[in-house]
Amino acid sequence: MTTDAALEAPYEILTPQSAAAYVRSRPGLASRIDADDIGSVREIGDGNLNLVFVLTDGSGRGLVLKQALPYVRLVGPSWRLTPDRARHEAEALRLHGQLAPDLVPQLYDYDPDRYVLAIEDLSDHRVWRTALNDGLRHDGAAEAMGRYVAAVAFGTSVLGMDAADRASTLAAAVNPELCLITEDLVFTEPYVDAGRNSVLPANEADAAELAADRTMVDAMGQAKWTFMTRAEALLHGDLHTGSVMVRAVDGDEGRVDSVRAFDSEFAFYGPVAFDLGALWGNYVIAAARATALGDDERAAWALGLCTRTWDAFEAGFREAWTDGRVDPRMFGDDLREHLLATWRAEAWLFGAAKMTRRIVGLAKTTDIETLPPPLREGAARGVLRTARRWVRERGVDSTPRRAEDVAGELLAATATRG
Ligand code: SR1
Ligand code: MG
Repeated sequence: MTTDAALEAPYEILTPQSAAAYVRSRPGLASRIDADDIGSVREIGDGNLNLVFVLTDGSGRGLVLKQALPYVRLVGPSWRLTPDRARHEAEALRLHGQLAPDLVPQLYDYDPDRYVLAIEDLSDHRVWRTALNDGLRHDGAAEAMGRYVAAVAFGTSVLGMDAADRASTLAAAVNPELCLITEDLVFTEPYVDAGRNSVLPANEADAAELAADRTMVDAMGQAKWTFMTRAEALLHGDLHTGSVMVRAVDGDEGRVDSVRAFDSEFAFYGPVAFDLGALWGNYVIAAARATALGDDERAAWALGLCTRTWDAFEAGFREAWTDGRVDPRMFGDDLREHLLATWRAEAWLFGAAKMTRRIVGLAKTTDIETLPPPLREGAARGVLRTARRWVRERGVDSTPRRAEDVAGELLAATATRG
């Protein structure tokens, strides 16, 4: 992997052997880790795009180095991709870190020549998706993500930021290559196959029905338009459960004492509900896994995360509104209610988009993919049917509770238990 990477990049690619020397070359990292006493370097990148190393020194201090490759790691050097995405991640981490310091990893350093971020080591945390797959709960994580989205939605928008600062932040955050991935993989390709889709043979009819569903395709057109045009706030941009780290309260895997959103390289100015929908869509996927495994109580719990995230988001947004609007002259409380109602209904739409792409398109999720095929068939079908119902019902009763009920009914009705 690293050998290929070195051949294909016009800048020096990190290796486990060169990581300590790299740290030594960055004065800003001297206080973070002892580069002369590195005990271990592990490459842990399991995402679709980057190299990630965890370094530990003799006194147990850790540091993460994340380097953007000039291509999509999941596919290989044939799919070129700007490494400048690392800058987008660095800038989002800085700004989000000011707004929600406990909810993102700390950024220690950014190297624009080699596209390397040096980040707080979160080795005492786990990726939320894998914890969910293992049947753990980490209660409190969904609420934390609601607070994170609220802080960012308010604090990077015209509501919470000086207009000139917001304009320059927005200009620097234009992220066309990463947005194009989302435009293609999330909004278009599940309906217009570009050769990257795949499903089990048993789900081929489900995928064909989805692509032929005019209501769904039209709704996804609306969602794509909103994604591409509505620059409300500096979003995370890829806020699925694999972009969240959780740490349990000592001795209690059921509760969480730290939650961090990471991997914000897809950050751009977009519609707030896109981040909310990403979370909701992935909660449905977690619930589909639980249903497939016959754990209906856990499925109900996973679906309930939609309400928990929404309620924390709404409370956080209302609080920020009261405390810190920069210009209350024209942004009155009617606007607040309008925004909340709009975002709540749009979370259904974006949630539908996000869950569908993970079933049909490139870059699937371990929640579903690690199920044995006889169980996966029903789980995949249930997620696709939920998405199609969510786009139809989003304007009726847009409470998250209703979204959960719709999903719960369909997941149960489509489950195949082998
Ligand atoms: C080609 S990149 C595929 C996916 O990986 C990232 O996590 C994003 O979700 C992107 O859509
Ligand atoms: Mg990612």
